[in-house]
Amino acid sequence: MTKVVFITGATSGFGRATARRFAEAGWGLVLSGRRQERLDELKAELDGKVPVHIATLDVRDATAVQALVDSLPAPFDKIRALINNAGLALAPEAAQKVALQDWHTMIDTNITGLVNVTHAVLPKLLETGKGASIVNIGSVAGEWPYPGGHVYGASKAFVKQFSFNLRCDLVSTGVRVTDIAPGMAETEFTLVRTKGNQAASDALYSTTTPLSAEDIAEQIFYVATLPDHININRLEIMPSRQAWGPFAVDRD
Ligand code: NDP
Ligand code: 8X3
Repeated sequence: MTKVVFITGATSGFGRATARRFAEAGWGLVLSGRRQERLDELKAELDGKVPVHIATLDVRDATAVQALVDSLPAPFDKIRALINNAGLALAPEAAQKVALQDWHTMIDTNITGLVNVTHAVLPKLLETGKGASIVNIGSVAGEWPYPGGHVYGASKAFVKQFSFNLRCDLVSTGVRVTDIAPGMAETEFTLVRTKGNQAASDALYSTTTPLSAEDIAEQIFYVATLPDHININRLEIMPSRQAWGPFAVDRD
């Protein structure tokens, strides 16, 4: 029987690389995101190699999330791994300069969206039981504060604690839960965070060696394909050339 992975945010970055990684291993794919043309491209690339089901989805819309899960045709209705990857940061400036809407968008996507998808897919994972996995994409920003992290970091702290609490409730079901917390990785993340500033994105990544989307996809694949009796609770990954900064100190 084909193993199926359900990936949110499959139109770019980690999500797209993860789709390719699972496809390499022969898994069936349920791929979602808001950009239809990107989903079409990915389906054209991977269809024929493995079964692929695409669906445009805004994870913030709980009704749409449930409708998509309820309408999955066989074999896509038997889900073994959920990759809760859709998410974003906005407003890299200081909290006191940020528009409230940007905070709401991060909360609605990174917290409410992730909860919407988890709630809808969980019954399918429970049916699979032993060996099923939920992989939530958190961030180093959920553990370590930094200037401009405000609601983004707080939303990823939610992802971490939600993952741990899910673990407690699911411990006897066979469904595993992992919080993967990447550091700096070159994707469209900074382009989105700066609302389309390609030069800022290039400047951030070009003078160091960030993680790649494929690096994270490999870790996602690893935790979801470990022997059934192993659960990685949290995996924090930074590029070798990134580490923590000094405390912020106000001086005269
Ligand atoms: P990208 O911007 O490249 O990808 C983000 C993905 O999320 C896109 O596929 C986008 O699809 C999707 N997405 C955003 N909002 C929604 C929404 N409302 N509904 C459905 N899908 C949505 O960034 P990354 O690949 O880097 O980001 C993936 C995850 O990794 C995010 O959760 C991010 O916070 C996290 N992360 C990123 C790090 C980095 O340095 N890159 C480090 C740590 C964590 P579409 O626009 O088509 O809907
Ligand atoms: C984002 C990672 O290093 O930009 O989740 O804070 S970092």
